[in-house]
Amino acid sequence: MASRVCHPAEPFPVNASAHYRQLDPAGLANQLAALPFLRDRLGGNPPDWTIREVSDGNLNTVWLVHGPAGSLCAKQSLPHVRVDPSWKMPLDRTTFEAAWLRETEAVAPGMVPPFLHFDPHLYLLVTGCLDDYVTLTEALARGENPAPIAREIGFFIAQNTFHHSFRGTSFENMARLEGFFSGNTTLTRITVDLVLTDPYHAHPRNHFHPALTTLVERLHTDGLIHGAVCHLQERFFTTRQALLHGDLHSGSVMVRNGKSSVIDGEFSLIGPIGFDLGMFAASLVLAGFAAASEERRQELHNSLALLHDSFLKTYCHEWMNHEGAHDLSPSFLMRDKLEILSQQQKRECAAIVEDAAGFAAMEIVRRLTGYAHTPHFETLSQEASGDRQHDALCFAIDLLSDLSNAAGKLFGTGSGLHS
Ligand code: SR1
Ligand code: MG
Repeated sequence: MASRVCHPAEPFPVNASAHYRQLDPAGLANQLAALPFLRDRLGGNPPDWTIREVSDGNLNTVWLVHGPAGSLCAKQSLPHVRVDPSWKMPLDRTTFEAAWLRETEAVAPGMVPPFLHFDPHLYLLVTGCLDDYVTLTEALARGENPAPIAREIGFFIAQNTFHHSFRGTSFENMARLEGFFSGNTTLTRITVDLVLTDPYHAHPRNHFHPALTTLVERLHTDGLIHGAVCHLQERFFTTRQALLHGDLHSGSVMVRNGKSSVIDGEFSLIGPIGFDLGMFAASLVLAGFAAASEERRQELHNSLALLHDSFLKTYCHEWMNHEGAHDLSPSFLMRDKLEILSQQQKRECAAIVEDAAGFAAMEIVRRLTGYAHTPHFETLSQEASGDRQHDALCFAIDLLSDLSNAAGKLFGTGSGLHS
């Protein structure tokens, strides 16, 4: 279907707020009706359309729109955090999400909702509607098998990062990506504060279950943990490895019948590949510790090995077989040097997986003791929730206390979560 949008090579303007106004359903219908390809997609006229607000994340307003012929999803930035209107915020996050979506659908087709339209003045992003999908958070709570999703997300992370890294694309393309996405400072600041900093000292945004008090004191004072945190902060800021999703938790993955679609790329940035892998791994760990039975916990924790294996298999496969333009290790230099190549792959994959384990630990710590807690424990009694969160936090602290063995404990090659 035709779309009036900029090509990914022409970044969307990021400072275009003069014409911004917050839409209500009627205002949204007017906007959609004025765009023939969206009007045709929905069919009929605005009075025939149902518009349902489904805002669920912390930041934006989201509507699902259904018409006689089809559906779509519309998302608009608010000038503040949706769940805390006193926390003011620039509007440009949907600009970065729109650009991330364009980039990602080119390398992982079918694994993100189709991009349909972006209005840079209203900060309004329109995509295909994921009818009958639910968030992975909800699917896991319902007892859905995590194995196919873990494999798919491992594949997705590998495709998306490899083809947006120096191994998978030209240095000019990487410069373009870096130039554009390094402008996403507002949401990167949220990650820097909420994930990488605040949980390691007393901060007014932090809150936690009373059962975690002693462990939180340790997070605020333990030198070994603080050393690991500083190392991971350095990895986050200085490893300009690939374009990342940046917020790949279970609420950013929609699922239906074992198939997944990744949404909410508004936190996209250039950074270490292990950040996306670790953020997603943390959701599986947290869901496992919150599980209703030992068997279910094991099923969730065993899916971490599937995530890991699928990521590495896809990443190394792309590395060996990719024929598109790239300047790092062109094939004429590596031909007949399989041993060197294999050593390079081992080193790089080990570093990615080690980063992932560290970032997973930091994400677990944040979701339990900082701001924007995980919903996975919400169905448990207060006492059971405290016990399980305590176990999960002990696990994360153990990872942070010994980063060199953390990947084995997380992904199942060392004694840790796995039976
Ligand atoms: C104020 S935003 C809080 C959190 O919500 C998002 O989903 C990110 O995880 C962010 O850290
Ligand atoms: Mg989100």
